[in-house]
Amino acid sequence: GNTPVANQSTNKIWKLMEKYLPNTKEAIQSSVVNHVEYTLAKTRFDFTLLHCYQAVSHSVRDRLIEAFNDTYQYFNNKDVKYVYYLSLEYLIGRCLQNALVNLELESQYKEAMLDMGYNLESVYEQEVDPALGNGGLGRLAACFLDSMATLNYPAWGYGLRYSYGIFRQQIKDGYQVEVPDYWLDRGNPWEIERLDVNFQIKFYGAVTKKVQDGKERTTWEGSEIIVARAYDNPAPGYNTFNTINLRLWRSLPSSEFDFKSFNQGDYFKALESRQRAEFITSVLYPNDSTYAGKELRLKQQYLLVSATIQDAIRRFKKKRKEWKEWPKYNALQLNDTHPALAIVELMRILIDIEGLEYEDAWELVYNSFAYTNHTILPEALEKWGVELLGNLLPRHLEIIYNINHIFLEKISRKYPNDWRKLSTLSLVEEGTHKTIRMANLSIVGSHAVNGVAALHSQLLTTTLFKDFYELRPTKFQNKTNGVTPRRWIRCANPGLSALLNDVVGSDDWVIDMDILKNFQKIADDPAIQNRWMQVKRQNKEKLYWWVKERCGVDLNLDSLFDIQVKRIHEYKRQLMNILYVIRRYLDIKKTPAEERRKLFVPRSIMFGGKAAPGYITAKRIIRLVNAVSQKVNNDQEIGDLLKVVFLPNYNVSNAQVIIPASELSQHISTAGLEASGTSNMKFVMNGCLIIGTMDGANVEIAEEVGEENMFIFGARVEQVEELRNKMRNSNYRDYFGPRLTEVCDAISNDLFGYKYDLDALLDTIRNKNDYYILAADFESYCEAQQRVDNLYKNKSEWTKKSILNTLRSGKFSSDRTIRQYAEEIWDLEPCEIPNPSKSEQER
Ligand code: B1N
Repeated sequence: GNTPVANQSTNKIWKLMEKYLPNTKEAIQSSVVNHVEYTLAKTRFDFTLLHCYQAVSHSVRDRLIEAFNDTYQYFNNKDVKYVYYLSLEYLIGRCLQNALVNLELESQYKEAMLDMGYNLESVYEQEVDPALGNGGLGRLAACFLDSMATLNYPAWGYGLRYSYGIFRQQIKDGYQVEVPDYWLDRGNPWEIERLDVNFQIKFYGAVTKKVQDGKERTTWEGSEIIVARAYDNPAPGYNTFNTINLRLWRSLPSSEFDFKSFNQGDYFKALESRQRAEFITSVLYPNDSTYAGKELRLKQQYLLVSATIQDAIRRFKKKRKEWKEWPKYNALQLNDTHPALAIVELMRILIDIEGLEYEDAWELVYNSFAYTNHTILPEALEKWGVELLGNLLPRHLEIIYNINHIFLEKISRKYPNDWRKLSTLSLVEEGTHKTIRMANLSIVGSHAVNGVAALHSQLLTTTLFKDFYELRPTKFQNKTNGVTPRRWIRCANPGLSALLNDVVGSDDWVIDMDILKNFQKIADDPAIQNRWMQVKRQNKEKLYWWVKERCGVDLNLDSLFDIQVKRIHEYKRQLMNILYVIRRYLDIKKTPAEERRKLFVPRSIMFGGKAAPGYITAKRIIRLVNAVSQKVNNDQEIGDLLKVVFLPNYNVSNAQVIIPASELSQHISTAGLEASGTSNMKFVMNGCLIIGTMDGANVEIAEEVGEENMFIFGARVEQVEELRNKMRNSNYRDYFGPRLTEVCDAISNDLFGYKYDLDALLDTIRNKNDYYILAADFESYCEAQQRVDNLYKNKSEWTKKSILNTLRSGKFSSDRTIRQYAEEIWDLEPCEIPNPSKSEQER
């Protein structure tokens, strides 16, 4: 009954479905009102702003679905190659404004709603922020979807539909408190639940071998069977009708499982096991760049991988091609090693179920997979214990051993008796606790491996993956990250967007950021500079009210807005930032009152970001920021010369307010440790000046905008190891400069209270183990901060640099990044579907 049959009645249905929804004011209004009445079942007397948001979203969803269905139908007819982007995280943020902007319907909806008595912006505010990711890695996946749709690439995003996204952060008595984020609370108008797209997922069980027709056949019988169900999330492109799919899997119990269950007859036990199945996609792991090694996480990874591979195979089989054509029609991109089991799952299905020979299967896998590495931090590298992996996925462990065996044989032929090489290249790490190195598996199973910024990619080939690089240098590539200008300028900064439209004479920059370079002469134009400052001022006002409401702090609008927002991590050195704030506070206090305003530029220094719930040092950094904030903001002598604020619950929608309001933005990680960074790119696009180290993409930002338009400081990557060695075996009093010593003494002498927590925090840089070389970089950081003050006193010079930052930021559009992936890794051609609104309005 599931197969559609073309007959007279379906022809009739097709005819009825031919028309598209019109987008006149009246049509928009009637579609919204229809949803109020028929979808929400609301009356005129029982209707809130939330209902308005829901009805508007449903009417936009209808329009998205038209484009979405047409897109895949068209791709299918054209028999195109697909890219599958596999990621455990997508930080998509709010959808309504983004959908309206990309469908080019924002002004129509604004007018239609105003006419009905609603302000569209307050409607936007009703949406919860879907936060199915931790930080940069998840947000990158979301920016990539926007660019893949906009550039008309035939693509699919695949991920998990967690019931709980990243926790909501509250600050209580200066400490972080985590609140579960049940984001589906009020329903989700954007998703399409596919009751008919379900795949079985097996866990545990046993492997058996049988000889059949003289050939050994392996089968794996899982002992726990659950179901993955598809939830589709349309992602519209800009300036195109193409709309692609983010397919998220939800785990559900399988009815088959109940029959097999030995708990038959025990009703409540049977229900418990059903709930365990639902629990798998319940919660996103809240660690950014650290591996926790939990079985539930491995189950999540395998569920994503297995459902996705089954879906891709089903789609491929419909084409009725031969298996050897698989790589011609499919590219699979691994967003870090988290979905790396996909390599093994495809091997298993090809060998055990489809009956391919091992070598033939390997050829298809190798040529379709590619792997992106996002960090060299050792604590982030995934290594699954063989007991855990072998228990949950026994056949997969066996296949990993096979892959390793064949791989190591090749290595020992090439480098006889080189035991060091063999042990570093092996997929298996030997020792008391034997583990599988997921990065090694990903490299061996992929035809391309890339880092996410030039410096990071270079470090991969010279340090972490050096031996792999020497083995096959052509496999290694760089793809510098990017961000989508649709969300990060066009949606987040309407003032700047209008200004850029006027400068360029069109909105072409939204899809071609490089054209901004042609207008650099405006940087010196006083009229433009004035308008530029006005835009920044308005954005600062918006943030001013945001801070007043949430933090109860009154910021000085004339002060320099100095912002560091990102996950809290020692390598990102928020600690160095707050120690400098204390330095500044002490300096102001030492200066005679009448000279203070002359010497110090008023500053509002803001921090934001979540700490992983188990990361005690990160939590103490938040405590310190709040302690300093308390002290400084209430010091009558300081007044508005210095304000310190911790911005709670940093997420995508808050970032859209914070970033456009920032003037100075901090990206101050220890050189070599931030793989790329992506918020640095968003800040630059929004005309912020960066104070930063030569790390990650900062290096390329400096190349593009010019070092003279940034505040660069600190040790370069080549110097870090030597500095660490110097500190090792010496007392911190020898490597702390006088300025840092005074700051730490102030904390230890209880100037801010919380002595227990704060002393423990300082011990991370004292006691010969300042791994992130904060002390070594502190002096040069203070000097860079002095340069900031000096420049800010000259409004016109500052504004000129701000303008140049925006106009020279074109390289950091994710459109450039995605084009490179498509051309240099995926071998993928764009496929633009005809736009009905630009032709005859009919299919
Ligand atoms: O990926 C971003 C980069 O811009 C950042 O520099 C990098 O830190 C970030 C395990 C990660 N690397 N590794 C992770 C996240 C979650 C997890 O469970 C690792 N995130 C990054 C985009 O390339």
